[in-house]
Amino acid sequence: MLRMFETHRVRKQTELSYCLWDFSTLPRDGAEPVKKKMAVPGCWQNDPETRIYRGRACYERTFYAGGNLRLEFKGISHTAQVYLDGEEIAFHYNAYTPFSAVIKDVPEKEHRLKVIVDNSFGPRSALHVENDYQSYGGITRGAALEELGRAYITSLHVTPKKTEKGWSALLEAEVANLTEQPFAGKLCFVLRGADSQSMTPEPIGAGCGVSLTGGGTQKIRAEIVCPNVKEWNPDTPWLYTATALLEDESGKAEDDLIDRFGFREVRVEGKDILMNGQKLRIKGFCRHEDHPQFGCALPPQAMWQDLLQMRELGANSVRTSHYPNDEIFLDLCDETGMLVWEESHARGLSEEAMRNPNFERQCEDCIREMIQAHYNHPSIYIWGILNECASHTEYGKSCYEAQLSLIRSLDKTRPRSFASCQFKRDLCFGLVDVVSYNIYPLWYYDTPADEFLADMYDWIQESSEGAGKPFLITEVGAGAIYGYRTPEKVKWSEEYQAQAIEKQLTAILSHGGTSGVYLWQFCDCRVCDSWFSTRPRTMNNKGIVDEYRRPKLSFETVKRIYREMP
Ligand code: ADA
Repeated sequence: MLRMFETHRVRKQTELSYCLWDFSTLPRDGAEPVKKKMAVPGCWQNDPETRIYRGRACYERTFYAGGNLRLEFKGISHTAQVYLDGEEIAFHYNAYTPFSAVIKDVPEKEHRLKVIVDNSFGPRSALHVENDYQSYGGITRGAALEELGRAYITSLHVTPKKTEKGWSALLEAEVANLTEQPFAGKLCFVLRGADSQSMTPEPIGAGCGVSLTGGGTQKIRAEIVCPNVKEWNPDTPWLYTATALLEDESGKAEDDLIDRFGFREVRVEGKDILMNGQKLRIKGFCRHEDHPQFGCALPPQAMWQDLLQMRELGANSVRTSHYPNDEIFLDLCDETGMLVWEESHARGLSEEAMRNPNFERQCEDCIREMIQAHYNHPSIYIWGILNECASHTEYGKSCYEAQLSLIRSLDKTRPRSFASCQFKRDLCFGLVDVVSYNIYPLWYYDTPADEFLADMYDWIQESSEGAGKPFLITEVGAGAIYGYRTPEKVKWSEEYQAQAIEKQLTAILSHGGTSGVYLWQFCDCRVCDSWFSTRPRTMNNKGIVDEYRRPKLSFETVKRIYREMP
């Protein structure tokens, strides 16, 4: 399962995941390789024989097909080399974004698919580094084989537009010709309501002629006026499907691509973030894709359980800290109205780390792939980048500027931000639409929460280019070891965490200048072994629930405050 709905009815898609592939570690130190079956999707850390293995491994399986083929991988952690019958057909870096490969004129027979996966650290990897979260190893998200015809639809983006006459949908698709001969036909767009009643009795965009030269591509745009639609918002998350249907000259269906979207508009107005004209009040959680039984490869049911618990806590938003999330999770957020701050992959990189020669390209690739794949999700209301990186230096600022400009060039419909920890030395608040800070009063420093927040806020308004912009607290919290209770309420006890969060959240939600808060973090998560000295159990223990989603004392505290405070 790659998504929570069918993305094709014409194109033949065969799932290559939710099964066992042949697996072998490829140890560099001459150790005996571990050869066995391994689950896809999955992390090899969840197998007792490879629990602590970091390095290269080989996944293999066969499939029977022929013609023009497209292989899609939703996530491989963290570097992949893909081979078909021994020939390299794709290379991809980053665990958290999808990639695909198109192979033409493949003979119809059984083929061998091999994926070399590498989760080792080193200078070639600027973003997957020893960090306060784990870089797992494996084919960690879904994979599929698709059989294409002569031409296919490579992408479909839907931009809802509100006018004084009501809503319309701006559609943009790209089609590609896989043959050397010209391809002529037409592209139709059909929009259907959540209840599958077609809003447009006749396929719209029938006039969209397609005329492709050999090997050429063509962008097709259309605007569909959509009367009487139901808007997407957190309380009523109405979804619609957009189908792009490619037909050849004889009218025969050649290919299709289906995605979902919602009629909603996000704007920044003064210090407010508005959705459909309504001010957003964020009460959220930062969440790592992490689980002791699945690593980062949570199955849909586990994702659903996380959303249910966040909802039970009264949350209305989740921050995908610190990387693009699985599209299945985003689909569930679309369906349940959970607002999403999605961010590209980076956490806590110094200027030196940002000067890694691979850094800019790896960041830009991640941003492009994230927005290309996730553009249509109505739940995503903001894009974030570079969590707690060097936004206090001129060099760092040049990187933030380049990446925020890239986002604006790819998506003009959503505000942009980044979570800073540079306090009164941040140089980048003039570059963003929303100012965001990670603060830890009562944990890393014992300043009272209301005092610390007021000081930060006043500095932003009086001395930074962030004055007058919406202001989000993107991280606040405290640690607690599940089951550690003390009458003294010392740090790491559940009692201390509950009382600290009470003060932190009360200060933030009663301060008139913020648009809301994300607690760090929803659940305890695994961190890299090198973080052992400040992370008991080599876990980040600031979850409101532990890694098995068992509530800590602070669960009821958060639930009361999120539900009762405006
Ligand atoms: C930072 C960082 C988080 C986490 C947190 C913590 O704000 O963004 O990833 O490391 O600190 O637990 O200290």
